[in-house]
Amino acid sequence: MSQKVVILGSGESGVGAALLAKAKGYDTFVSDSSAIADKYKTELTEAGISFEQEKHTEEQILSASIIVKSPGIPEKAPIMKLVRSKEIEVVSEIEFAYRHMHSDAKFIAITGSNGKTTTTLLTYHILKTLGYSVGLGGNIGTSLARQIIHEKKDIYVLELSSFQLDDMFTFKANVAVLLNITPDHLDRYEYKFENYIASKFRIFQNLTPEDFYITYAEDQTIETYKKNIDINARYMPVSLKQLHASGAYSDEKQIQVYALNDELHTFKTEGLPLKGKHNYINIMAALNATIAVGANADQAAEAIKSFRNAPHRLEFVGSIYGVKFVNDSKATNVDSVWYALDSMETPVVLIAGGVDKGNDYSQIEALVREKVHTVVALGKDNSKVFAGFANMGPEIKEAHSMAEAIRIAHDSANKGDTVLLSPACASFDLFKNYEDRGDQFRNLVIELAG
Ligand code: UMA
Ligand code: ADP
Repeated sequence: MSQKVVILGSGESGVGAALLAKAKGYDTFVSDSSAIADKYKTELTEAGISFEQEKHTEEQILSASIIVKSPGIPEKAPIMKLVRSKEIEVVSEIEFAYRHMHSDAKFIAITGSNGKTTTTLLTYHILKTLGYSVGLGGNIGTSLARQIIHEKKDIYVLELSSFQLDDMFTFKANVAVLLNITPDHLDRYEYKFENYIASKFRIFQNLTPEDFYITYAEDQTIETYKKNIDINARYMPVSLKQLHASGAYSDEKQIQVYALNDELHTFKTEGLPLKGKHNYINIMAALNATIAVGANADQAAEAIKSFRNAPHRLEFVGSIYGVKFVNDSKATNVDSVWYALDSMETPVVLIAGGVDKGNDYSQIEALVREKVHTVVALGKDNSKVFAGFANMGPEIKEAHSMAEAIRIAHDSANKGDTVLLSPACASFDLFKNYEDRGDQFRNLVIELAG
């Protein structure tokens, strides 16, 4: 009899895992505690996969040999508590896909609290432009499991969230990238920062001396934690301070990077499509990663010029009467707002707020004092923004819709200023998600700009 695989959660990763499990001949069952989206129901039905929705039937789930857990399901969900009380193997969709992957596939795995998507897309773009056979997956777009049913690529560039890393065990990257670690998602980690750090460090598990690992050398959390573990791979650090052996360095005017033969290559940053310190870190990490899988450093640097980042990340959306509007809706924590403010070259009206994750705004105080004259708090409950920015200098105003926030921000701005939407918070109080928040901002600005 074939092994039974139960998939918990029927979103993109769950359905991808189910289709792969079925294709590999497992007895496959999908269970979701909510209603399953019509498009996914159709796919499951067409593939002949049994499923249930709006419930988790214990007998069905506990009879599994392997459970594939969707990343959005927290350990504190009742069904997970029950599963953990039994000896059933639980894996993430990425781990499940990895176990069914052709053996010569290479993986560039990218994680961090911020910059994952940008660095993943950029790495993918470089390799694709250079003609490599390359796939893109993980915490972005189409699930990896779904992709590998019919397709075989030489290299996969994976954006990995801590939720995915938590249930990964045998997965081994060839190139592992850890960009930074700042407090985020702590509600999933018993509010213990060290648990979240440990989750991020799983990116380095199973590395061997033929592999590579890349970190931002000035990230103090990574540096401190790294001392306690042995990472058995070649190090390619990324730095804004100094050129380290086999790494990359940028003073923001130019980038220097070592090729694998230790030859040093230097490029001007002028004309690159990404700006700001954070993006130089992302660019260097992507350069190192592509060099690690054999790309030519000069060609890789050239390929960056044709990259266009995903929206909602410091995206310039338009000007109204000489005031620039920048959509950084993806900035859902304080660290990303630090980099956004750091990259601003004009006085700023900052639109911030939403669902607070326990934010400590003191980290951005110096930049707020230097650059921000008005904060527009945009959320259902704005008390945390008022408290967080009190005594920092800027005037604090309040809005309860995007239209109101834009009107107040524009009225408060002087010609030449920038209105920056960089909320430091999740969006679920007033918006469907960060994309909805950013889309509303962009569309309203375009409408007003006429
Ligand atoms: N559910 C249960 N039982 C429960 C709780 C939830 O069945 O007790 C169900 C829900 O009803 C839902 C499903 O489980 O249908 C949860 O699915 P999911 O949230 O894991 O969603 P997916 O569509 O599978 O998307 C996931 C990632 N989502 C999360 O990690 C929350 C997507 O990342 C990823 O692109 C996708 O897999 C691709 O494989 C998104 C994300 O927001 C972009 N990630 C977070 C982030 O970037 O901050 C980590
Ligand atoms: P992630 O996928 O990790 O959320 P994104 O590339 O989508 O990362 O960027 C999310 C937010 O963080 C954006 O506001 C972006 O400007 C900012 N950001 C991007 N790269 C970095 C970085 N290396 N360090 C800090 N913030 C960053």
